[in-house]
Amino acid sequence: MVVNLSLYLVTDSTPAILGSRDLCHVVEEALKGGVTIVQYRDKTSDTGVLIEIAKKLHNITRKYNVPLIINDRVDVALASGAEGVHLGQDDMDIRAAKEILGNDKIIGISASCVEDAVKAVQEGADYLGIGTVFATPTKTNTKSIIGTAGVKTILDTLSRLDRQVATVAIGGINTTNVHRVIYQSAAPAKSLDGVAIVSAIVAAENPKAVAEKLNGLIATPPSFA
Ligand code: TZP
Ligand code: MG
Repeated sequence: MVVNLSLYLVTDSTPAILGSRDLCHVVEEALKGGVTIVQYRDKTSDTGVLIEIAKKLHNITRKYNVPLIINDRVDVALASGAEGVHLGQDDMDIRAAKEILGNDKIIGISASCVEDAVKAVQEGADYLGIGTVFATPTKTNTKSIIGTAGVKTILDTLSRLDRQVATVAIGGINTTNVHRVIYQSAAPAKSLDGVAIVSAIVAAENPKAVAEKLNGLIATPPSFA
């Protein structure tokens, strides 16, 4: 499946980020603003609720022809008919996930170092979420803040592998720094395919406007490039 990862929305249902707003409404606004892929990330709801919300989100993302990815939970991806799953280093391994979901589903893997990234590519990941780029209140238990230099080192290594993989950067990315992330992370033979964003969109007063602004910035080279 060819997937456009350029503006990757990752959701958060916590009061600190979503507030009292409705997640489905926020996601639909972001889709109107042009996000190209959506990940449902919810670390607290129980399985029944996860499946219910995933199905609701899937009905929305389908209208926009945008893939829905489920964080952590292969079972929820299967039950909701989502297009894929995003797994961390401590989640189910890629081969097992593929056995359950089938080969046509998207499998994304988090990588914060060269070793994790190379292993995920060798095991057949469809894309990598590389980070944490900048410190972020959204995920405080992160092992490593790698900066744009860390992302660049990983992209540089990936560019020399036989099998190529799509990549997004994640962690603290917003309208102010998105250009820096894209252009400072680029290695000579490999650039990011996109950026993954939680709070800059989900916590925004106007998620549609922020998504539109991010899309415009991603599409336009900055003056320093
Ligand atoms: N993985 C690494 S950082 C992060 C995840 C899920 C959270 C990013 O959130 P934000 O609000 O875009 O900084
Ligand atoms: Mg995980």
